[in-house]
Amino acid sequence: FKVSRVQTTPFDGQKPGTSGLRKKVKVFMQPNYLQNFVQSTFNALSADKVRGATLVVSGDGRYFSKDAILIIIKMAAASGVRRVWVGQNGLLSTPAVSAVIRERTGSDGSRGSGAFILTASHNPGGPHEDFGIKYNMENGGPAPEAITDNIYENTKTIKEYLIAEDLPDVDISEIGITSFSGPEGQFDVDVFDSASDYVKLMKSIFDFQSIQKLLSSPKFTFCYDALHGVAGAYAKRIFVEELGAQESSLLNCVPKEDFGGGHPDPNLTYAKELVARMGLGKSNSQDEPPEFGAAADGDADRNMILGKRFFVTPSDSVAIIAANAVQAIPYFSAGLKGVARSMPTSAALDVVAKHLNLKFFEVLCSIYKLNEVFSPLALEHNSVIPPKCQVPTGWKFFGNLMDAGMCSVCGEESFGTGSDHIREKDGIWAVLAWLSILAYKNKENLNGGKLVSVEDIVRQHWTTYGRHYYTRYDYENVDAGAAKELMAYLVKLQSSLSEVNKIIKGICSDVSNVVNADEFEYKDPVDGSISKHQGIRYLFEDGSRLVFRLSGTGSEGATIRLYIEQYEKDPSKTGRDSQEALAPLVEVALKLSKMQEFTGRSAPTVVT
Ligand code: VG1
Ligand code: CO
Repeated sequence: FKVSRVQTTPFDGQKPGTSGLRKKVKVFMQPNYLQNFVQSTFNALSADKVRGATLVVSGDGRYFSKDAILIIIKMAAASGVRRVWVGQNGLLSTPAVSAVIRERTGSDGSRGSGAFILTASHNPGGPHEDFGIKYNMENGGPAPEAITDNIYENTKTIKEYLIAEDLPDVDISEIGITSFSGPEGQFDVDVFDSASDYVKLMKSIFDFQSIQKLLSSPKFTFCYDALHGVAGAYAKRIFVEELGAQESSLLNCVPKEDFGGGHPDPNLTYAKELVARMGLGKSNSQDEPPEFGAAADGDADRNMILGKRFFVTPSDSVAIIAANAVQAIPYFSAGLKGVARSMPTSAALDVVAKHLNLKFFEVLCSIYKLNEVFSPLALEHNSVIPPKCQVPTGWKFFGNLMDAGMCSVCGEESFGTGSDHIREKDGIWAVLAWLSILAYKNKENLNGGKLVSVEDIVRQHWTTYGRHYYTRYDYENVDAGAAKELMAYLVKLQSSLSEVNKIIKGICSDVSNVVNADEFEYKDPVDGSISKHQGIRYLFEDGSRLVFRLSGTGSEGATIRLYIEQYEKDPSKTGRDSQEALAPLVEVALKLSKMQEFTGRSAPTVVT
């Protein structure tokens, strides 16, 4: 093949967000739009990550993925990449990409050095919906801000890109290696099975035999909904073929380009079919719900965990996994190195870390304590709980902690849970973690005795550690200007806490005082980089908390996220309905922020 240099001009707005560049498909399909971003990425990487390198290119299979993969292959060839690895049919879940970079060795001994992941995650797909692309590094994790900033700068000045226009299209539905010869020598496209590396990794982490016993017990019933995302490609292999679950326990497990027209976001609003099956929906089916249900998002890095007629909040889920990991999951049998959560995630994980006296937790916390930016945290939760190991929203911040051996288990309130087995959150891993905990708790019960249910495990956890009542309100696609004004208003309000408390007392006398308010900033304890403006926080004396931030994953308008949390230690009060328990704080949050005034919305689009 030959290398062509194509003249181009910059596009506005190619700034990667929380997790890559996400736009409407029609934006991505404009001539040169994708090409500009890919070339800007190559130009932002060190030469050895491009010339002679092995690049993974795949995604969640959404509309436009196949075209995009063929374009990126041609551009990689032209820039001197040695080989491109593609999951069969262009499918690899986000966690599987991370696993492939870290674990796979090609037949010629090659190792992956980075990846383009083609996904807009939980956003809908199809010709009128969203597409996305992000670059992951050699450690298997998302590119850090230093790189994404550099990519963005390049997109603003780009003048040309390189492409091997005459390179024949490779059939990515066929497993095998196709070789070409170019000006710099050989170039290979290696199409491989999307699941096998990931399945192998999961088998090395969990005790598949004990999970299989649980799944084959007539007492235990199971259901998994991939929402037509890429998780389906793994669910059948793992849950049915490896673990013996029945095929009928899989819902929507055939990946589709448009996710069946749905919103592939695993929460109580969008995973309707699963929610109904689990006895939680409004139109409950007549059948007895399964004991356990779970769902994934489009690219299978998110998870929702449900018990029979019972919802597990993601913040509780990661805490419960951390509390039980050492006993229930062989990978962690030597202990946890540390845990971390994103800032808006509830402090349930912190309480577990304190109880377990995690080895690195205190180390990490003392780093935080040294840092002025974090001193207000000592006030959080009345200093009952030590300062938290919290990072800004988005998985890229966990990777450094993991690479430094400081973190084993981490999670986000946005249905993301994972561990240091890879550098992305991992939806199927979370399900296997829960199945492992259930198998462990029911070791003695499968042949006789009452099954310990998901709900039993969660309620027991609350009794031991207290409960963090938690909810998130999303206002999607509001006017971007109005959203900015609301945020600016909240920052301004923070300058006088006495004023804030006066307003709050006028709204509701039941809530405690705000003792601190700030904008969250993060100094990475490993590389010292600083991330500013990561969310506006109002911290209350009793440990309650309100957090406001703007989403960085939307493709249109602005999305305001409001996170509301309240800690209850008294075991006799941990069983309340969460929306009811949080009602006073919700009212305070909405009125304090003048939500309706600024956005014109009387209700959120999604409540989780
Ligand atoms: C959201 C979530 C964040 C998550 C990110 C990517 O970001 O809040 O926790 O890491 O999505 O998830 P934002 O900026 O919209 O709040 V995924 O599954 O879309 O890669
Ligand atoms: Co996702």
